[in-house]
Amino acid sequence: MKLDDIIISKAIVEEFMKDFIDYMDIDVAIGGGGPSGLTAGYYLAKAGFKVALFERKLSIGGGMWGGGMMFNKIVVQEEGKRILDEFGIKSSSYDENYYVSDSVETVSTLCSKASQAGLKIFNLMSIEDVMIPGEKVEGLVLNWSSVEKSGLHVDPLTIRSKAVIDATGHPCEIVKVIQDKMGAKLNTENGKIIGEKSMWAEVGESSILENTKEVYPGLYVAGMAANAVYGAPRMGPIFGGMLLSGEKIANLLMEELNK
Ligand code: 48H
Repeated sequence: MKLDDIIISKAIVEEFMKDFIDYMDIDVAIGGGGPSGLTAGYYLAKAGFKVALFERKLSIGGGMWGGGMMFNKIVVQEEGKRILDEFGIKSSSYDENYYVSDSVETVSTLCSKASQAGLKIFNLMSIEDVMIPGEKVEGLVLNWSSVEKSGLHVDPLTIRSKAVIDATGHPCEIVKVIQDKMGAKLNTENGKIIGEKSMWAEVGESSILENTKEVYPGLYVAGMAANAVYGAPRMGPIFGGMLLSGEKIANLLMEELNK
């Protein structure tokens, strides 16, 4: 068969545009493709919600690829093992309460299973703003990461969603936007981003589920962003909390959206 370069190009552009247009009005928009965002997306998509994840980088997986200090292993405690099992990710028992998985297998499986469950992933897109037509976050403002990185002055495009999850990790970028631009009063002790505290795995992991919630009408936080917003410690390369936080925000949104 003779291959036609133009048909190949048309196939890519047309099929991408169909997807992008289809996902301009959705149930849940997730910002950030780390472990918490991918887990949230998996459970929401599996439950039948229309959900898309927007990731700035070329690769999906956030801070999980490199394990701890580039040793590509991750540790998950007993509570998080259930989620590794749900995804079919292999883990070996290290000690009574600790399981170890290969970080590359974990990230690639989260990504693959979430996509297959129906999560639509758009990579190379940066969330630069949110849509707040009134008192509630109602969508995301997106631009190509290459536009952001090159500093070109190009206006963004917008997608609408019933809920937004900030799963952007340590910098909690979406919450930061509404604090800085809108002077929004957040659902935190002082109404502001409290800020991540130094390493303390025990407290970081035990507080993450409590911190996984709605932080402003229509805007929810999960993963490391939740601890950063609510002033809890970082926890290093233990990832159970990220997976459980993704699951919790998905369950919470299922309840909200089914009301
Ligand atoms: C599009 C964006 C934007 C934006 C950021 O950092 P992540 O892996 O996030 P989590 O919370 O799922 O997992 C945190 C974990 O990886 C970690 O860092 C831990 C456990 N640290 C503990 C410690 O002590 O250090 O992923 C966030 C993703 C990244 O891929 C970013 O590129 C992406 O979000 N992102 N995408 N638009 N504005 N901001």
